[in-house]
Formats: sequence, C-alpha cells, structure tokens
Amino acid sequence: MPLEGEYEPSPTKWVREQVELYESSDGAKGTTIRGMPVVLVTNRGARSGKIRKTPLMRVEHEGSYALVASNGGAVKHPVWYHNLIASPVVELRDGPKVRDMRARLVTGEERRTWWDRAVDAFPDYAGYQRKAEREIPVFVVEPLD
Ligand code: F42
Repeated sequence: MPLEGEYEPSPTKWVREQVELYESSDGAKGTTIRGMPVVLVTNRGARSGKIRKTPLMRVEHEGSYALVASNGGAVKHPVWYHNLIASPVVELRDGPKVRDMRARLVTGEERRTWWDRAVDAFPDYAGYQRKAEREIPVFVVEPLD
C-alpha cells in the first residue's frame, strides 16, 4: 500500500464513528448514510503528512468513482480537497474492496457528466451546489494500474 503513516481520526464524531464501523467490519457495516452507499477515502494531510480517512458518497461508473467536495454545501472546500490536490494517490474502500487509486480534478464536459451521475446517486448535492457560493469540485479517481 503506498499510503502509510500515522492515522489521525476525524475531529467530527459521527464521521469518525462511520469510519470505525466501516473498517472494523471490513466493509460489512457502516457502508451507508440515510440508506445511500458510502465509500472511504484514505488520504494524506497536506500539512501534517498524517493519514486521514474521509467517508464520501459512492458515485461509481465502470470502476472509476467521483469524489464530490460538497462539504454539506459550506462556502469553503473541505480540507480533504487540498489534501488530494497535494497528494492525489488515495486508497478507496468500497464495501470489502480496497484499491489504490489516483485522483484528478475534472472540469468542463467531463465534470458535467460526473456531476449528473453524482446527483443521481445523492440528490442532495444539487441543493448543496445552490447554497455553496462556489463551484463544488469533483475529482475522478481511477485505479493506479
Ligand atoms: N463530505 C463531502 O464533502 N462530500 C460527501 O459526499 C460526503 C459524504 C459523507 C458520507 C458519510 C459521512 O460520514 C460523511 C460524509 N461527508 C462528505 C463528510 C466528509 O467525510 C468530511 O467530514 C467533510 O467533507 C469535511 O472534510 P474535512 O477534510 O474538512 O474534515 C474536517 C472536519 C477535518 O477532518 N478537519 C481536520 C481537523 O483536524 O480540523 C483536518 C484534517 C486535515 O486533513 N488536515 C490537513 C493535514 O495536513 O493533516 C491540513 C490542515 C490544514 O489546515 O491545511
């Protein structure tokens, strides 16, 4: 695995608990939120270098995934957005499957295609975009090999 280092759990209790349940059950439990599927993205802190684990909605298409930096519609990007720009290699857990992948920010037509898939998977993204006062960034993650 290319991502090694000291793990620093999320300061947000419900997020930390979702990560713990997801991982401790090897992807059998904690894999949804409000009935919709979630993936776990392990990333490296851009300043601390520590390992971070971020649950995100599962937006999958032909083995690639979109990661939507919605941050609940907040005006600021989530911190993990900056982590992925600095260190794009991530580990993505989808249920029991874990893969090393590389993230890239998508723009234009490619972003629009993935955005539509994201809203199909999690309709709340549309409302988050309306209130965010920023274009919500979308990464596509693809297998390293
Ligand atoms: N967030 C989304 O943006 N999109 C989703 O689709 C999404 C789905 C989702 C599903 C389930 C669930 O449990 C949570 C979900 N979330 C989703 C919330 C998501 O997991 C994150 O909690 C949220 O996006 C906020 O991300 P964040 O990276 O801003 O997290 C904060 C709370 C955080 O962990 N902050 C840390 C802290 O200590 O304050 C810093 C973490 C960090 O990476 N620090 C860096 C470092 O170097 O270590 C740099 C720090 C710096 O100042 O630059």
